[in-house]
Amino acid sequence: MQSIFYKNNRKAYMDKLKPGELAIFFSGEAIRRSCDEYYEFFASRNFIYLTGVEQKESVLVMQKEDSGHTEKLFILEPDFLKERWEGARIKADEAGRLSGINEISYIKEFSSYIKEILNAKKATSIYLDIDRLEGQLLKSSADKMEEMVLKEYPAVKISNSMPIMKGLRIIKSKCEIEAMERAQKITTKGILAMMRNSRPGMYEYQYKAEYDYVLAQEGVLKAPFTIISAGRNNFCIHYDSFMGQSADGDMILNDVGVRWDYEITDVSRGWPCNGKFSDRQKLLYECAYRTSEYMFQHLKPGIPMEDVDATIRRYNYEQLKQAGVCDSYEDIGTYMWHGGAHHVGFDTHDLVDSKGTLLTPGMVFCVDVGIYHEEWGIGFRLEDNCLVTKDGCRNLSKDTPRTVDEIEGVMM
Ligand SMILES: [Mn+2]
Repeated sequence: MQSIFYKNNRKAYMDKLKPGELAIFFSGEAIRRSCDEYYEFFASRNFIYLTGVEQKESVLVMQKEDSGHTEKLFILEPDFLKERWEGARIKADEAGRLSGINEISYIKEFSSYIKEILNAKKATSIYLDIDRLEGQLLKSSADKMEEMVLKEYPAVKISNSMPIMKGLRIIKSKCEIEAMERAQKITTKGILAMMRNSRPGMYEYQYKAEYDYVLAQEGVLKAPFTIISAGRNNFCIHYDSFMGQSADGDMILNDVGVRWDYEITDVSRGWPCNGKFSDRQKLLYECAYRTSEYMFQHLKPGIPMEDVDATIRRYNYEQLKQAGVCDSYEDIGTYMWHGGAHHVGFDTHDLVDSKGTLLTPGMVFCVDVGIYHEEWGIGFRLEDNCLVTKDGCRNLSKDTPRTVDEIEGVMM
């Protein structure tokens, strides 16, 4: 993304604040795994959305003024010896170029900078990026900042940035859609490689190797997540072992993505490992396909997001009923195990809480129809990424084979 994207995001965020209010966003810290090893650093997506700088221990501080706002980015200072081991840190000029922020300082100055503002009573309200999961043990940088302010500056009001950030991130800019389209092309290539090389006896890790090879050739070194399973392993929704082996007649399930310029795709396909759908596989697959097709014809601005999931469930039930699989809507949970729609963007499950939102042009979410028939040993999902347009919607992943004929065609 160009720096103008991040600049516009900061402006849109600050437009929601009142003069004098301060906003602080932390990139986060690397988490220690064991001994002197650390988990790979993954910056806060809100921080990235506002800066484009993927660097640990960095902080964005913005303050609203009567007109406009100030912005200052604190980054890790250069450290010759550490960089020799860990790789280059983003330097001040590069951070400025990436983010479009003019004022860049080093992180060691951050604490005194904030205290100076608070001591001088120049800010009576602070917005922090607080995103706590219930039962979470690790404290984030925002949690620690909140504790400090509550203790040392009890008169200062603390608010959470998350509602504002969700409101911004839910609508994708043109450059975000372009990045997603690029990511979709690579996703399709990766899934095609798995389909074309599929054969009975193939291990899940071999499917994964096909997928990862295509991504690496395209400069995508790590998929955001990868689920590939065969046969009965398809009955674990977030399966991640890759050690299973396909047997003749098994379905392969994939639920994979690509991250390009921070934008994620989330696409699932199911196919018979031997390249030919059995009657039962075809029967169930076509229920999911008709449901998905119905959704892409029907989705348009103004529809409540909650209805998307409910409609997928209801319509898919009707298909399964006609197929003689399920007699009563009460029993649909036997075959449909998960929700059918979630937003995608900088995160795979971009905005978990989308209650009360109406479909609006620029939104991107999954249309995910999963059918799990344990008795028949058939489980798969058909998941596509839907972009809401001015008068309808567009299936961003339509080029990944979807119909029985298309899938059998590429596997011949
Ligand atoms: Mn998915």
